[in-house]
Parts: sequence; structure tokens; C-alpha cells
Amino acid sequence: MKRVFSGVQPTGNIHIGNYLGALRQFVELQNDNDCVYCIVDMHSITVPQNSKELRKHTLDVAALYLAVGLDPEKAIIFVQSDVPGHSELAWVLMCNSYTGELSRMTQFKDKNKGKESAPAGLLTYPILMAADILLYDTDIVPVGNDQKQHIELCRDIAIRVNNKYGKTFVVPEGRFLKEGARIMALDDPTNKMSKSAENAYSRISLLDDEKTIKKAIMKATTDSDGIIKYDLENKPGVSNLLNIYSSFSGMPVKDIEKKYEGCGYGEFKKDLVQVTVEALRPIRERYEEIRNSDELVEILKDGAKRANLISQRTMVKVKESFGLGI
Ligand code: ATP
Ligand code: LTN
Repeated sequence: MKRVFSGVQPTGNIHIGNYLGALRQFVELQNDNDCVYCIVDMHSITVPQNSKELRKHTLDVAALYLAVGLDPEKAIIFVQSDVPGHSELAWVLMCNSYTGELSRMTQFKDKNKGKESAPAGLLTYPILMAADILLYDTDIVPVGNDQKQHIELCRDIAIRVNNKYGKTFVVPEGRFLKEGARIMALDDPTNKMSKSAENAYSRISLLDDEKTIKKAIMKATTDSDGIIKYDLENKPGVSNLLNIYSSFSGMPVKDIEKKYEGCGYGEFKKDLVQVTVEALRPIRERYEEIRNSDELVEILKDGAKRANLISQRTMVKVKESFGLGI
């Protein structure tokens, strides 16, 4: 069995990009692999958070994990800050990383744009992510396309340490889906759909009701030529909608293009609303049940216990390689 690890930040507004790019893979992989899924709350404090909100969002994401179909009998589900190994290993990796490679990360450059000074945590964010992954001897990391650069850095650090200190880490591979790997913002298909975008209609959150979904899709940016065709370069808006349709319905893009030949955007969008609403309905229903159950906290506590055991074994290996402790 392969070890799978991934994480999602508890920052609210989990959207269909997060689902189609990452969460859907988590569920698919849990049957045949040894899966560990984390809610990465320490990553989220690289930008200021309200403490009450953060805790609420952590439980929201945990409930969403279960609502999309993760099964705590099959996968370990836990909160990052409940396992001290993450920050412990991050320090060791920090000493084996370079500020040059960190400042080249596009996510850092984007988040740091126009600022004179940034929290050091924003720069070292990818190191904590590498620690998350390497702590569990991970083989496979299912993520959206936007994380490619971070995964590459994690591999570089693992290889660097193995070469210098002897084989300590498993070198992981990213797993990216073709469809859904990058869902774009509905109001501006040149940007990825994001939790943090100001315009709420730029995204569809997993828990949105039918009215909100309808409004977001009907307002979505397309173009003026009225043809439903996948063409990323010239028709990014329509291509994004086709991608979403295909990901939710399982219908190949070519078949969708054929189905809507000669139809206007209005009809296509109306059907896309239905496809999306139907796909999200069971998630929303399950979420309501799970979010307020006592079971949720128990699942996270049990997950942290199991994750701690694995992480402690890795830390013994790391300390041995580096000659730390006695
Ligand atoms: P955002 O940029 O939306 O604020 P994030 O990337 O900071 O989100 P995370 O919660 O850390 O959010 O992401 C969880 C997972 O969702 C990651 O694997 C990430 O690659 C994936 N993901 C995020 N946005 C998209 C998107 N627009 N399309 C596909 N996958 C995405
Ligand atoms: N940086 C990731 C979230 C994340 C992650 C991880 C993903 C933190 N640690 C470990 C996979 C494996 C993001 O999606 N923004």
C-alpha cells in the first residue's frame, strides 16, 4: 500500500476548485492506499486570523472532509497543530533550504506583492508543507495544479537531505488530475478560483444553495461569439465552464460540445446549474448532519493519536540522521 498525504487550509469558503482539484482525489485514493489527510491550521496563520473563526473553520473543513466521503475507518483525519512533529521537522528542513529558492515561489511572490516586509512564515510556508509530507513517509500527494512548485521544492529538500545525511526521507510524487486540476474564477477566467477573492460570485462554495449557484453561473464571464467549444487560449471562460460540467457529470468535453452545438450560452449555463446543484446536494445534506455531531471532535482526536505515532517514528529517524538529542 502506498502512503498518501494531503492537506487543506481551514480558511472558509471551500469551493468547487478545492473539491475538483483535491478533495475528490482524496476520496478516490482512500480505498487502495494508506491515506493521511490533514487540516493545516498552522499554514493558515501565515496571514492574520481571528482565533474563534479559525477554530470554527477547522471543524467546518473536518465536517466537509467527511461530507465529501472520507471515511475515518479508511483514512487518518486530523488537525496539523495537534501533531508537534510538523513544526519540529519544519525547523530541521529550514536549516536545509535556501532563502533564494523560497523567494522564487510564485505563491510567495503573489502574496508578497507590493509589501515592504512580509511575515517570515509566508516565506517559509513551503517548508512547513514539505515537513507535513515528509513526516509521513509519503509516496503520493494529491493536490491541485497550483501546488506543483511546492511539491517540487519538497522533493528537492528530501533528495538534498538524503544525499547529505543518508537515506532519511521517502521522495514523494505529486498527483494532479487532468480535469479539475485548475478551476478558474467565474468572473475572471485568467485567475484561479480562490477562497480569498473579494467577489463571492467568482466561486461556488461547496455549501452554496441553489439560488447562489445559479446566480454565480449565470453571471459567469464568457465571450461574445456564442459557440460552446473548448479553447483555453481564445475562450477561457467557456472552457472553464466546460471543465466544471465535465468534472461533475463525468461526460467528456467533446460530448458536451456536441450536445450543445447550435445552442446559446443561456441554455448551456442553465443545465450547468442543474449539474452542479445535483453534484453538491448530497455533500450539503451530509455536512448538516455531521457538523454538529459530537463524533466530529472524537474522529479528530483519534486521527491525531494515530498521526502522532507515525510522525514520532519519522522523528526518531531524522534525529538519528542529524545526530540530534542523546
Ligand atoms: P485559495 O487560493 O482558493 O485561497 P488555497 O490554494 O490557499 O486556496 P487550500 O485550502 O490550501 O487553498 O487548497 C486545498 C487544495 O485545493 C490544494 O490541493 C489546492 O491545490 C487545491 N486548489 C485550490 N484552488 C484550486 C483551483 N482553483 N482549482 C483546482 N484546485 C485548487
Ligand atoms: N499549501 C497547500 C496546503 C497544504 C498541503 C500540505 C497540501 C499544506 N500542507 C501538504 C498537500 C500536502 C495549499 O493547497 N495551499
